[in-house]
Amino acid sequence: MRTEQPKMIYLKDYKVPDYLIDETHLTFELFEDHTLVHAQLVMRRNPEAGEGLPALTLDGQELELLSISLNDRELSSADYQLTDSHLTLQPDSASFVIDSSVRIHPETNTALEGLYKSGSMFCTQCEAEGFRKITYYLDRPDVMSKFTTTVSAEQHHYPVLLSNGNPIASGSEEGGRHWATWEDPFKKPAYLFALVAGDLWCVEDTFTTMSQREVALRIYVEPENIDKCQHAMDSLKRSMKWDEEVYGREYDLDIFMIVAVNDFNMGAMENKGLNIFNSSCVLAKAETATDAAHQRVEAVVAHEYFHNWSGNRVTCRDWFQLSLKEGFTVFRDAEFSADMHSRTVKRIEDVAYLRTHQFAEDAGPMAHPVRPDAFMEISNFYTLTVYEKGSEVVRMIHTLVGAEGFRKGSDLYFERHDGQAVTCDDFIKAMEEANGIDLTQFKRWYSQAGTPRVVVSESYDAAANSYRLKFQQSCPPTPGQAEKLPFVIPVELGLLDAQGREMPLQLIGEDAPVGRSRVLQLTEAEQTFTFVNLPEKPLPSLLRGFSAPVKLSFPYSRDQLMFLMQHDADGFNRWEAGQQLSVQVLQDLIAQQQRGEQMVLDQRLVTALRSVLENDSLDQAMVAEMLSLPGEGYLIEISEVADVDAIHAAREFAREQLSAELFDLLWQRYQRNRELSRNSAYVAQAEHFARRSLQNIALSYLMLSGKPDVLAACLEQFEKADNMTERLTALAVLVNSPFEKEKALALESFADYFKDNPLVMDQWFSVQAASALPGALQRVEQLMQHLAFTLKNPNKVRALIGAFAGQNFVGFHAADGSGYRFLADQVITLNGLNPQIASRLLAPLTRWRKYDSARQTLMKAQLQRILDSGDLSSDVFEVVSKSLAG
Ligand code: B3K
Ligand code: ZN
Repeated sequence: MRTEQPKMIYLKDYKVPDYLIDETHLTFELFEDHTLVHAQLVMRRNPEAGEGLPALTLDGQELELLSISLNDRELSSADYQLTDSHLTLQPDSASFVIDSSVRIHPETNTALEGLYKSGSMFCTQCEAEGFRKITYYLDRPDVMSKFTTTVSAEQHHYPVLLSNGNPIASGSEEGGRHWATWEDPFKKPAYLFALVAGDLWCVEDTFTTMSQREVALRIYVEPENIDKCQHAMDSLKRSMKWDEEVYGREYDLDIFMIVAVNDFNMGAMENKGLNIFNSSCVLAKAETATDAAHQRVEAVVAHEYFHNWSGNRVTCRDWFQLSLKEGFTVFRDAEFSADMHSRTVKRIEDVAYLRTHQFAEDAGPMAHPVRPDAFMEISNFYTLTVYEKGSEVVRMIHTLVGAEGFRKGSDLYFERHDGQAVTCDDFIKAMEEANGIDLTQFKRWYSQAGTPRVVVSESYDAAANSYRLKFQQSCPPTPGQAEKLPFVIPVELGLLDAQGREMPLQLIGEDAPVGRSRVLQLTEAEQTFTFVNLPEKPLPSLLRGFSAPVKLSFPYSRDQLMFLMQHDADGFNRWEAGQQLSVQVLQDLIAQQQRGEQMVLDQRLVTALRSVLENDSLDQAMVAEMLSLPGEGYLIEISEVADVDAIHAAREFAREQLSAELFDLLWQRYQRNRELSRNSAYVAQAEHFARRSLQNIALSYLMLSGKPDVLAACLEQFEKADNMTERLTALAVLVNSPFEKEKALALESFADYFKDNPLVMDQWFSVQAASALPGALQRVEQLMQHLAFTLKNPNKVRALIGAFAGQNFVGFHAADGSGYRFLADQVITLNGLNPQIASRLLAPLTRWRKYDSARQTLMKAQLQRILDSGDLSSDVFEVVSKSLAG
């Protein structure tokens, strides 16, 4: 806990470090009730930092200092100043060696930052500022050092001892202990340090790099999980190959290791040569992991692997530059997934996620630019804005310069900055120089927060055969940024004729048409583009592939949207037209519900989805995406004042109507696909994902009919499916159904069968927490008493409390404020256990401005209660105080 009010840290205050650490030699002695850390730091004055020998201030938190010496001279307490976050001493020469010994307590570390225990194994998480909880150090990413690490532990319980780099020596000690030394030849910042000790088994493989070097690949897990590693291993090999082919990046050590741990604050961590993963992002096999989980494992394995270049070889100068590595690496992993499976489906999923969650963040009290300029607690800035919007920004550069130009830029960036800690500006500069372009205005995407709006209007001149599109861009104010300057917005578009064919695109002043789909660049607040040689009035297909992270509006009629759904050559925009049609129809229903009228569904939505279902030539995953109505979270995000009850009622009403009207088509598709599932083995590939996703969405519609045949089919799928995708969907559908007896039995048998598999139990908790049926809070409170639940495990917290507050809108926003009070209670408890998780869990309360005034009052009261609850971590303090400000 902090002892003083946390301070704001500003990008503008950045200074190069006064001292550098050339070598770092660490020794860890692990014991059950404490750990000793000896650090030898070979240091020198930074020649870039000026004259003289200023005092040296090392970071250190929660360390018990046992001894410290400077150039072999043991220092006494009069020789240094010690606070609860720093140790300051005076060097007497430009080069010197510091030796320190500290005692730490991984066995009681529930924050899961620094060195801690997950079950019976020791592991680390150092990004962003966790290394200072291990030893006194210059814990900042622009201090890069060569590390050697020796780990010693009792041999029987900790047969496996790992750290970064290559193993160079090992041996036994008396008293049943042993040790191993690892050396990492690459300089790295301390946030990439890792250590693991435990009783682990591993799956091994090899990869031959493009220059024919053989790399040993190992995935370490607890023995009971050894059968769930193959998918991650295959994903790793595909990632290594893809990065060679698409970016020319080769792996650089002789060994690459992944370790799966159960207790982990995020998805995974890219420590050099020793990635540490949340087990949810490694373990996958058909019987226990869904298709979504398989795809997540593949994406996260790829993401962490890709960091070896975009993050490790070239790292961040300071934490304001976080998106330099994260935005770029998310873009890289998204392209990898698009190449492995369906590009259009991947884009639809990512955009739906961005628009629901990142747009909400951009409109809330924590809104910040992709490169923030101030923070209190850096852990709060591992956000959707830094990651997902950051990736969109990189994608726009890719769109502007093309694939080849982008590769030239990335080659220059990696070559120029290998071994350095750099900034977003350096990345942009490489892209500019490699392509001979000027991205000065484009860089506003890094400095201005908020989601730009683009309003488009049209006019057709039949006499002149010309068509004008007017674009007006604006960006709402965000905390600390009242006024915004225009962005560079790439808008990819096509123009369709009455038959749905793409027309040749010729702008006024051009000699000839340039293709049938092209990218316009908006740079002004208002801009007009005139297309010529168009013998009929076209229908525009705008922002194809979601070419910029903006809210674009064009006054489409519902008939025009139906036309685009059928004819647009851009698959993403076919889906988008369906979403816009659904939104219009749902907004009608919401208004009817609010006026207390009988709801009436616009039949055009039924017609549109019927033709999608009737079209056997469409990719089944696309059919499933088209059938998925916009989620409640998205409908809340686009509301002025969100009425969660009306939104839920309207969406459920639409689903019931669609279920009734499309029953036969859904039932045929369901039965056909279930039959295929029954007769074939599980495969984690796009075509199979597609088949199961259509089957499962069909089932969720069909169950709304309440027909006995459907219930029987659902129970058959639940009991007989050979994979978790089908079984879990059947369970979720039952949980949301009125069939109380079947529901209770299914929940019980599922929990009984999977009680020893924590990741499956997470799914079991989530399905119940997310169910909007009455009594949600009571169910969640009861489930917190379940043997498999613990507040100490982040996955459990996310699965139960996070799913309730983040997905169960009617439950969480109960008018009596009980959901808010419950969440505040959990945040207050977690603040003392795990500040990072507490702070993340808070997000739904921070969105209070979206709701009616009664709910606003209740939500703010709970934020205030958290603020008043006493000893707040900087993580929780920053989010709560910013949410209540202004
Ligand atoms: N770089 C880590 C995130 C660390 C978060 C620390 N609070 C995982 C990733 O983005 O790959
Ligand atoms: Zn990352």
